[in-house]
Amino acid sequence: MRVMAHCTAAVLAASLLIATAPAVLATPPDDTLSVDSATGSRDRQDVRFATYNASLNRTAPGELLRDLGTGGNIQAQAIAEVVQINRPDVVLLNEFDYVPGNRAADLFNENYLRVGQNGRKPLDYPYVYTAPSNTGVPSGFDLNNDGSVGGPDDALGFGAFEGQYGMVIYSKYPIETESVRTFQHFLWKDMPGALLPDNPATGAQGDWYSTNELAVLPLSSKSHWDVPVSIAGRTVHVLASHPTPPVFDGEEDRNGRRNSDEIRLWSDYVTGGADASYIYDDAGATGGLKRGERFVVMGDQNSDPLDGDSLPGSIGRLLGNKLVQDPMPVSKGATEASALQGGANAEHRSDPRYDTADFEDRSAGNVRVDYVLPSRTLRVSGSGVFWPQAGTPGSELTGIFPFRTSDHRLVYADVTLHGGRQR
Ligand SMILES: [Ca+2]
Ligand SMILES: [Ca+2]
Ligand SMILES: [Ca+2]
Repeated sequence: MRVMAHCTAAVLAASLLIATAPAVLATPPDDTLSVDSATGSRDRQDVRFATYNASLNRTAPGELLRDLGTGGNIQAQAIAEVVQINRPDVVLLNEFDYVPGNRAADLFNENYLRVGQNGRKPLDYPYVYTAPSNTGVPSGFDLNNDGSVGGPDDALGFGAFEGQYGMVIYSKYPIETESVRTFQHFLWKDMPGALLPDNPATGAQGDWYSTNELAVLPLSSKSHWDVPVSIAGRTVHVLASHPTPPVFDGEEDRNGRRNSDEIRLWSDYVTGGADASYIYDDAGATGGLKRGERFVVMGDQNSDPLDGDSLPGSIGRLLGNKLVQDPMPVSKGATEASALQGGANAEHRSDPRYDTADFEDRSAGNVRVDYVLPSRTLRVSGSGVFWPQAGTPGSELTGIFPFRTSDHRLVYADVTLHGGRQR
């Protein structure tokens, strides 16, 4: 079902996913660390991984820096409060404008996460990772075939300026910075069987993009990051991304096809071996994860298993990968919102309790698009979506449109790591 064909940039901007910051330094209740009193060895560690599209994107360069330069931005306060309530140990924020030198990421940490919001306990994330995004980077080509070159829709990833809708990871645990791999520049055409779109007005197949355009067009609309985090002597690969919304295009479905292949990249990457041999990172190294490595796929994937506008089977490919487990986090607030809002929600096939985003109900409706997917090699002890029922504590932070925080909800999974403390 592809309801939305052409939309304005403003609508697109409003619907892009966001991610904001979480943090944890003070030991939260869920941060169980049992220590053998005789040996001091740590034999078990509970870790909360979260993803949150925070809608902390702005309309022009410099605006986010200005908003985060003091502690007074109402939306940033509300986003920080949501993170402080849920207290993830590692959190990915989507839709957080990238500013070189980690400047926006550090300001959100200092002026919001480390400041108790509305009586909440502050968080302190000593480790932060962010990197450039393809959004807003001029391609020099007419990628949307509207007859002119330039603007958000002709950029390497949709964006009004470079770095808009970027992302950031905050971590309580050390990030193995020297081992981070990024896939910002991997070209879409270099994925075997890439779903390259077709220009329906011509007889040739798969020709929406010219050869010259395909020579510069990356697969990733933002970036794909493999960020290894060291937890009690073990490495967990945080696989972060934010595939394009599958809408805001035409019959050729260029965004739906790109969305699907952006999701596929991680499925191939975690499978590794021959399936990942085509993948190269921005430093030129090839291949995916080694069998048995621990990972958590996180981010707004812009794809519901059954509803919405993504290509059928797009998120299903990742959820069905035998190396991936889906904790299927739920909330009561999502079920309530679906019934109250009606519209497209009434036609949905997915159970609304899995929804993570509250979209316009005349088009997509509320859907599940934000995921935290641990590897089978990790033990999952819990999961959830922060979407309180109306009138219950925290519901003022989610609520109904226009949202104080974001049109997305924070999603988390708790993982237990056993043994392996290196002495
Ligand atoms: Ca154009
Ligand atoms: Ca054609
Ligand atoms: Ca809605």
